[in-house]
Amino acid sequence: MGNVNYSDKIPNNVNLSSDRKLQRALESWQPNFLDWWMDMGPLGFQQDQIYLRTAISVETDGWAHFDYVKMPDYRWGIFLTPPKNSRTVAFGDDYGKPVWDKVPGNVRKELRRIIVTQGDTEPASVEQQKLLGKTAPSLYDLRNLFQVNVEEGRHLWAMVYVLHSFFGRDGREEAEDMLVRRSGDDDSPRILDTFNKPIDDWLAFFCFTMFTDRDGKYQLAALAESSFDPLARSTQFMLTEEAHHLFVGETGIRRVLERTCQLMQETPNEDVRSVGGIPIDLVQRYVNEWYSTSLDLFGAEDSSNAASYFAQGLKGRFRESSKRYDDHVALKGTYRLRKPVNGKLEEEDVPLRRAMNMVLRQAYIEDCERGVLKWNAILKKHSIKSAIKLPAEQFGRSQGLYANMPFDPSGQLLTQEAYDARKDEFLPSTEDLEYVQSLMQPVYEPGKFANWIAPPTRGINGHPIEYRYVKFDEHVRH
Ligand code: BYC
Ligand code: FE
Ligand code: FE
Repeated sequence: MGNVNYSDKIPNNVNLSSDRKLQRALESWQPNFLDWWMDMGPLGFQQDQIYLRTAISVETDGWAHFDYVKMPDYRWGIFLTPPKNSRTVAFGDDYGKPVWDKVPGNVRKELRRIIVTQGDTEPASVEQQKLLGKTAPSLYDLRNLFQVNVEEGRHLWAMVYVLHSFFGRDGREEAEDMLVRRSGDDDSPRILDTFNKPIDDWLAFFCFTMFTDRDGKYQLAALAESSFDPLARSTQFMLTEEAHHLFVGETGIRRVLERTCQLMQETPNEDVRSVGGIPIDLVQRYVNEWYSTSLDLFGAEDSSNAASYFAQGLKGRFRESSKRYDDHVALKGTYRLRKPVNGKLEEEDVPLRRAMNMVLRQAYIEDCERGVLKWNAILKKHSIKSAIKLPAEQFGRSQGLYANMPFDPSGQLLTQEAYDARKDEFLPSTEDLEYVQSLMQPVYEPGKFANWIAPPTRGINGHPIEYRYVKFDEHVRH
């Protein structure tokens, strides 16, 4: 049951060959996906051998197989976590009833929208990261980038399978559109704002995988609770791949800080810029930017959409079916929000269901804080007084209650003039971006690392750090 069938054109554990119509639909989408990958995937590395992991089973442990593959030969496919016997609706109005194997007509539109929104982010992130291989700080990091990229490609497959399988013609049209929209395009952008922002350097990449992929973890976990069982099982398996993306981000920033500390100690006046390091305050500004845009991805604080998704059993809370919550109907409680009224924040209680975006976001914030604590432990170890801090929820927002208001990172509302005057203290300035860009010189020699980042503590899959994680095709110059 747990093994993936690799003899089919599309690797899968859903017995695809027994459903000829679905198989044909997916096989006709596949070449378009590959065209998209060659066009919008990592630029310049499609002929090289990358040491990648591929899913060979869907059991929680032992699903990963490591080997050298060229990215276009990666076995993208359809892998669902095996069904649980007699699973029941875990929350909302239909709590306790059997889960659904098909899409109920009354929630079809909402479900399709959630699946399309989720699916759209996956190719978007690959597009955003397209050029990063050109400036990788090591072969180890280059390989991690490509691992993340191929898995985001597979996450798109996961959502396209659900659309093709359960939504008929309009599902197939939505699947086509996933390959048409482009990150940052004026006419046909990706759906959510964060996925239209450029990721031009590795500091931004590490912040993105730390904060934005982590939104992915929480959104996927919320969908893994869904009463629509094929969606729940698809997203559950996506979560097993997601852990590595978060690891890349969290340890990436940790290694940057580690290196910065070393350079500070070696340099008079702790002037790390003069020796090509990334100053802590600059890291803080990147954190401010990527954390706040990732908070936007949880949607509005007070959301009638979120209330109906919960009521209808479409999208639950983090670990809804564990012991975390006693009340899975959530018709009783309230949630306290701080709404801006005439320049002040006034507390207001909203019905709990309307605040489900916040409940999910709260779990996310705690997870981010745990990661930041680990970063700060590095600074402390080097006796450095400053620390990285997550900005207040009001800062830098484009969605929700605080959208486009001039809050500073501590949560103080400034005048627009004061904010504009101090913006370069809060967010990466043009000069910051140019400086970081100037550090982005590729290092492709096994075991060597760019000056601005420390090596990791260990390599991939038990291999040493100096392992040749990418073998370049001799005909291609990098
Ligand atoms: N940008 O009632 P609200 C990942 C819109 S990341 C633009 O709160 P809702 C990954 C909203 O559409 C996880 N527009 O909305 C990470 C609505 O529009 P309408 C992705 C936004 O629906 C890294 C209006 O504002 N997964 O997997 O409750 C690499 C009112 O808002 C935004 C999902 O997002 C925004 N940020 O909440 C690769 C899960 N936020 O109806 C992958 C599926 C809100 O007024 N999506 N709006 O026109 C959802 O569950 C929900 O759509 C959202 C938004 C939580 C995103
Ligand atoms: Fe993903
Ligand atoms: Fe991811």
